[in-house]
Amino acid sequence: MERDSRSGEGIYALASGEGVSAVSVLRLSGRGTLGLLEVLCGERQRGGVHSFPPRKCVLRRLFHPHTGMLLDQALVVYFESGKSYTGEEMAELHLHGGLAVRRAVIGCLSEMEGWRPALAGEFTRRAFLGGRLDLQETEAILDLVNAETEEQRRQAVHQLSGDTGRGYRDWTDTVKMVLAHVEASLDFPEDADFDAFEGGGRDVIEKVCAEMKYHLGRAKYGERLHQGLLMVIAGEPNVGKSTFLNRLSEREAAIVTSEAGTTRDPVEVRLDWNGLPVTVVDTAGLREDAGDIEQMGIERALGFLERASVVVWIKEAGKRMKGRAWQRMVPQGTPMVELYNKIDMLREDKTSRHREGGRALSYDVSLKTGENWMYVKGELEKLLRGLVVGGDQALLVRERHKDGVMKARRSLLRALKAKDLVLVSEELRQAIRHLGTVTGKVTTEEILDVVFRDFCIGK
Ligand SMILES: Nc1nc2c(ncn2[C@@H]2O[C@H](COP(=O)(O)OP(=O)(O)OP(=O)(O)O)[C@@H](O)[C@H]2O)c(=O)[nH]1
Ligand SMILES: [Mg+2]
Repeated sequence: MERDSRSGEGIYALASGEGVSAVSVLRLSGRGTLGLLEVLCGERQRGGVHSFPPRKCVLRRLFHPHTGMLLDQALVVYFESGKSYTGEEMAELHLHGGLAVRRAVIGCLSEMEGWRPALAGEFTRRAFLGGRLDLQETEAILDLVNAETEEQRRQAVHQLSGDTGRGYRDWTDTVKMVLAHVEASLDFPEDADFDAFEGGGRDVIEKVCAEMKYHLGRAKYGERLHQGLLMVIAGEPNVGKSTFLNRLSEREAAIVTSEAGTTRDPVEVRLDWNGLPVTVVDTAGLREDAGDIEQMGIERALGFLERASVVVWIKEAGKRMKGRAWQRMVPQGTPMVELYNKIDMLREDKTSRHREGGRALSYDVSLKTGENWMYVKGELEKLLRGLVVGGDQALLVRERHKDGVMKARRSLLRALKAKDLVLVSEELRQAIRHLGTVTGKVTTEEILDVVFRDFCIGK
């Protein structure tokens, strides 16, 4: 059976990237796809057997139906409705990858009645509306397309694998079952010779609450991996902050000079640090007597410290530092590493004495000569990895998921405290509704718009 898309129109878009490539893939979805293929390829159904067997690649010449002009020779794959990504009839045209070929075929499609270019995320939106995907899977597809590092890919694939969806479904089914028992004893109090909730339901709900608590506790790992980590480099002027950024990113990302106050604008570099998505930010040196422009840089630096996942505080080994007060600007709970830099300048008899404890891990290093650098880099990576540990297996990776589960859990906790079965059933119902917002069983246009906003065209 054909599923109605909201508009009923056919849509098309390039599914492969822009630019020249060997092959580019054009995707079509909507009722009438088969008819369109026949028109484009100049073929007619013969004796009920059409020339596009579903899910088979066939080589065809494409013509402009109005002018008869040959456009390209393409591999055509046809998908029946109900057995395609969107759930509608679909096709893929594997064209030659040149710009002019693409332009000609797309130009031709734009002249076809009932067909228009797809909006960003529209294929996936149709898949969702057609019941092919739930909202979580939809987001996972988006994440997979956008994954920049290996760890992010693993997380997205895990979300898509259905294991996570099963987690929510199990909770929902369990709560539904308890609700059914509670309702039964409300409807037929004379038959209920036991209190449905006390006799089993309570234990089950307590167990679900405990599981939710466990997953909420781990949500921060999942969210960090999903969003990427922010490593902020801070310290007084001229200590080697920009040298650190350049060494880490293996290029001259920031200007290094012997003058204090070189860096003013924050310099951001995105890194794939052995699979971890990390944005490293070099900031203006912190000092009291800064000029106006430098002061603006310092304010931006402090803004980054607020948001940091990790702070790398650089100091000069063997030198007394004045700016202790600055370090208090790092929020409690943000992990901090102190690097005592320029150990190449220390005299033989002088060591950097800095192991007085405190909240930070401290290391000696020379960012210029590279002494101790590999060790420090390894330690930093360990720290970062610790912040996303298990993030690829996390159930909750977005604020939206956390929010839904948190609210569902609150309802369940209220149900456990309720003195009256009517209240219990009301709270259980609420919990199911909140879980539904995560999977999309309960959706509003608003949620859909948020989810699909970040999609690219052709997906
Ligand atoms: N001897 C020595 N010099 C270093 C080392 N690391 C950095 N420097 C030098 O210290 C000076 C300042 O380095 P930067 O990286 O620009 O320092 P910064 O902290 O970014 O300075 P501002 O941007 O001004 O706050 C430069 O001349 C660097 O070459 C080191 O390990 N040993
Ligand atoms: Mg600098």
